[in-house]
Amino acid sequence: MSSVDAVVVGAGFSGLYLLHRLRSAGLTTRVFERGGDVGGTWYWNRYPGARCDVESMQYSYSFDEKLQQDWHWPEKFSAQPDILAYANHVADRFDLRKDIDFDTEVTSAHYDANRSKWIAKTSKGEQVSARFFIMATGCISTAQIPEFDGLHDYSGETYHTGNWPHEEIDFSGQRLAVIGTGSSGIQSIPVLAEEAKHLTVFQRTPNYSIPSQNEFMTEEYERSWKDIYSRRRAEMRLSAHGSLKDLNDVSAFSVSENERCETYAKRWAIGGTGYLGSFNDLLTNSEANYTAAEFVRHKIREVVKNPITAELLSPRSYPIGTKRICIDTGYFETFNRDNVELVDINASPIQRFVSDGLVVGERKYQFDSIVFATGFDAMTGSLFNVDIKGRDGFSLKKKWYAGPRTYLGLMTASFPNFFMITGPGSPSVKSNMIVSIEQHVDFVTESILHMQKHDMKLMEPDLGAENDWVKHVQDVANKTLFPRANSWYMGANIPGKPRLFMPYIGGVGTYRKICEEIVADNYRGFVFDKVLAVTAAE
Ligand code: NA7
Repeated sequence: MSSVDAVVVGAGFSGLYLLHRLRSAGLTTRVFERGGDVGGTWYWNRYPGARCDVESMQYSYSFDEKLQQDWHWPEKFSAQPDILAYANHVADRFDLRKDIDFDTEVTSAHYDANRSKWIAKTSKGEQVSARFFIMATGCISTAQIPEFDGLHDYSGETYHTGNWPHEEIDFSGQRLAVIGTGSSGIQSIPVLAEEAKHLTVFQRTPNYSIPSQNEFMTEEYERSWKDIYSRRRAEMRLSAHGSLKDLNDVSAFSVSENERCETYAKRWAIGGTGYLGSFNDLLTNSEANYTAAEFVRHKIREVVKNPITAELLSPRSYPIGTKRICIDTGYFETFNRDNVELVDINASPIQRFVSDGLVVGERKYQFDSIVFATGFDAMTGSLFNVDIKGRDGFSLKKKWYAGPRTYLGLMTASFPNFFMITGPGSPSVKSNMIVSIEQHVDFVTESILHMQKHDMKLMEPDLGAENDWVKHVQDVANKTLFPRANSWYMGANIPGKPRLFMPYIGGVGTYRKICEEIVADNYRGFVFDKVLAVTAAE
């Protein structure tokens, strides 16, 4: 069995930066990645139209001044190939590949209390022991295809947006279906509609989507960031969502109806998720929220010519922003095309798949290919894919049977030296991921250095501190409208998954300050080896 200081699972943006920092701190580190190359989310989600919904100048690493000055993003919102190229550049620039095993899954990681080490087993039969075990597997990386009746009878081609083939797929001349209208569906549908002979979109819940108003990067805009990049990055770290968005810090009802509509229209014209910053009470006051939602429905009616289709596309069953808001390029316009049909599977669900298509109600639909844009087992799915067992063989799945329990989304009691990057209970998916990733990687690296400095071997949260944090995460969420939606934030998209709000919604800046205060207060809420040794002996 080989031995290293740290085993890291995943070579996406978390794993890459973690490897860089741990190695720079002098720790021997091995990263295991199930994909054939670096990039994580951006390695797998290569479906047509895949694009980031955070602006390019903000969706990148800040840890290296030269890197952020050197890199050029061609568009305001980056397309998947550009982000993947960036991940590859970072891997090469910092010589990271030599410590990454590709096409290799970690299947289990068990804590061995006698040796105070984690033993990780891989899909290639290797065993590696390590003092630190770190899951850097991302929040939205376990693709899910619902268990439709007869799915295996279908003999045409199937694809999942989150596991898209690497070779070019030619849909021209095909009868194509897309099931699902979340971000992935909304981004891919306009592109697929141009390619396929006929596209049928199966929609269970309509989604709020704002045009990205994407454009080529101008030199002027790029300069406006690069000239003061470190200052901007510092502001981002203390912001609500980890990105600089212009929040209009007044209530929707502090202005007249006309002014309110003008604000929405202006934000719509600018594009992007900044629409939700139109007023400061859109996610806490349902009447305020209704006005923002109503404006989107009005826009849909304006764009979509067929009023029945427009109504079907209009979300009404949940407040705007409580499911992840989508950012599109020509989504609603696509439904004006002659080769596109929208099928409502809320009123009448998919009954079953058959060899050449699927059946909804009385009607059978025939397809050459079907694209599942049906989402992910988010936040916990990828953690549960590895059989993780802490002290006394206690499994993570068992501990979290009623929902994830973490301290700060970083660690969980009974699992010494096991860290999660952007785990449940941290801002994670409710933030600009790269900002949160950098913060967690820095926290983990500095905690390890702290342990080394004080000659300590083990670290884990105190159960009381963890319980308080779990409660705090729910209390904060319950002050908002978020729990009202059947969203993947709530685990509602996976049958049988516990329903609770998984990310921390208290704000990226607030969360960072909490973490800093905890560290300054001698890692309040964490226990180190002396206490753990006593507990183990009892
Ligand atoms: P999402 O946002 O989870 O969307 C999945 C879509 O698939 C959504 O429209 C679902 O409808 C639909 N779905 C899921 N299960 C079914 C079944 N059983 N029948 C019919 N329709 C179904 O995943 P995405 O990949 O689009 O986006 C995930 C995140 O990636 C996104 O938020 C960004 O952060 C990037 P539902 O709404 O559940 O009725």
